[in-house]
Amino acid sequence: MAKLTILEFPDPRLRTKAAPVEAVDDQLRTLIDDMFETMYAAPGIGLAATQVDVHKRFLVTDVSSDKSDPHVLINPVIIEKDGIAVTEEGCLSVPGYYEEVERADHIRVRFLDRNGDEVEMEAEGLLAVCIQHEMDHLEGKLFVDYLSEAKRSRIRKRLERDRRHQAANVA
Ligand code: GNR
Ligand code: NI
Repeated sequence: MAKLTILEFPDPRLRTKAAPVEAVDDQLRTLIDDMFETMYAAPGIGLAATQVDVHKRFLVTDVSSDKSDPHVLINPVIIEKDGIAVTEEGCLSVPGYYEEVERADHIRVRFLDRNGDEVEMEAEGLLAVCIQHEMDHLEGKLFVDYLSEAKRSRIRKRLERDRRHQAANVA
């Protein structure tokens, strides 16, 4: 197992639209395991392949507090959505910032599981929100895109400044 590096906003690679997974094979399963390890270590409740610079359509989630609800969704498609959830969202690619985002509260999603079998799942609440957040990553979209240009640019400038300071090794 290996922990992967998470890309951070405004890295342009986060804007890549992911391509469909062609084969659910051992190489993909290794990457999935590494993504779970990376997500749990962060810690986070979801991680999209885009965030680790893999531009294929799959994501992992676990919204439980004890690692008891892992899901991997390969080539996910939302086939129904309903209701409205407003959630204070964060993102491992936008560290330290939390803002309210409006999404569907219930979804029905179709995907391949880690054996390559087609599955349908209903999700609501935080899991539904998380899956929509991760599917946005696969389209090159970030939660900050739902905010005003002013807020997004403030967040970008602060993250860039923090990173310059880290690079220069000044706290
Ligand atoms: O860890 C995460 N928490 C979170 C909280 C509210 C809504 C979405 C998320 S996803 C985020 C991890 C992440 O960045 N996934 O892409
Ligand atoms: Ni995210």
